[in-house]
Amino acid sequence: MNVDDESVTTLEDLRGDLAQRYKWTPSSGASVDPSVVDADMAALDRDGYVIWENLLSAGDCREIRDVVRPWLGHTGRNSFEGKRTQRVYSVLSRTRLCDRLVDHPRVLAVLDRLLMPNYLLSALQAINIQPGESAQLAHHDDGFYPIPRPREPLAAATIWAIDDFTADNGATVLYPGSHRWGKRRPGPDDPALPVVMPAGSCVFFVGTLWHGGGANTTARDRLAVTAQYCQPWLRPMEAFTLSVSREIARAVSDDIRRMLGYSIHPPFVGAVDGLHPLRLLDQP
Ligand SMILES: O=C(O)CCC(=O)C(=O)O
Repeated sequence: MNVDDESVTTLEDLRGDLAQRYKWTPSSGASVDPSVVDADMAALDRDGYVIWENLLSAGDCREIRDVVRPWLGHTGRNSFEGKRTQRVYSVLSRTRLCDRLVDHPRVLAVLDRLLMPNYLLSALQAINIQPGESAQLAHHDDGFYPIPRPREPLAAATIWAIDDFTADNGATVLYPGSHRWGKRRPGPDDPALPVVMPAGSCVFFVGTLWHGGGANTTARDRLAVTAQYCQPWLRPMEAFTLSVSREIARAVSDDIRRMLGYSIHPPFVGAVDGLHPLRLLDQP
């Protein structure tokens, strides 16, 4: 850097992209027609969620089911994880098959508007709700960040139906409009909506929306994959920079790499030894 460089003279300058070698690049969400994103944003503003049907084919769902099934082992350690629910964590370190869910342009287009640039992936899990599971405690996904409501969402989630979601097999239950609530929690009189959608569909909702996994009163499993995202200045739920190898970080898309933490929230959040984390991947 030129020592006479006067480019940072105000606090506003510190909010810009100061990286030299690794400049910020637009996400693949930029490929989505802005009028489509406008409609999604209007639904999110009004209801707190939006459902996109049939983004994946039956073949895609079958492949995901086949790759996930051998990893489905023990059930949850408490009733929140679900005593009859199997979860697979750190999916990114196990397979590339779910990458296209994580960086789906429709998802990124909305995240690009909801969150600040360089937002992070917070979790990627497969969730298999087995027969006999009861309804999960209602919660909102950014509730563990201790910042009082009402407020703008600090995070957002997708839940992808890998099996059909029906009203009785554990489909996620949402409380429409609850993203605007202040301190209150859902009560018995609040309308709850099971997200009934065919396999291959995705529900996207903001981190302030109250929801939970539904009860499964059928004889069949309900498999989903959920990806969660958070503001770039928050600590993600899963420590991906520890669990995902550099080899995998090199193999994923630019969007996923950035969301794993190979990015900077200006001016310095996420730096490694004072440098952009992407420099780590230049090393053999
Ligand atoms: O599996 C679902 O439908 C929702 C699960 C959920 O919200 C959670 O575990 O935080």
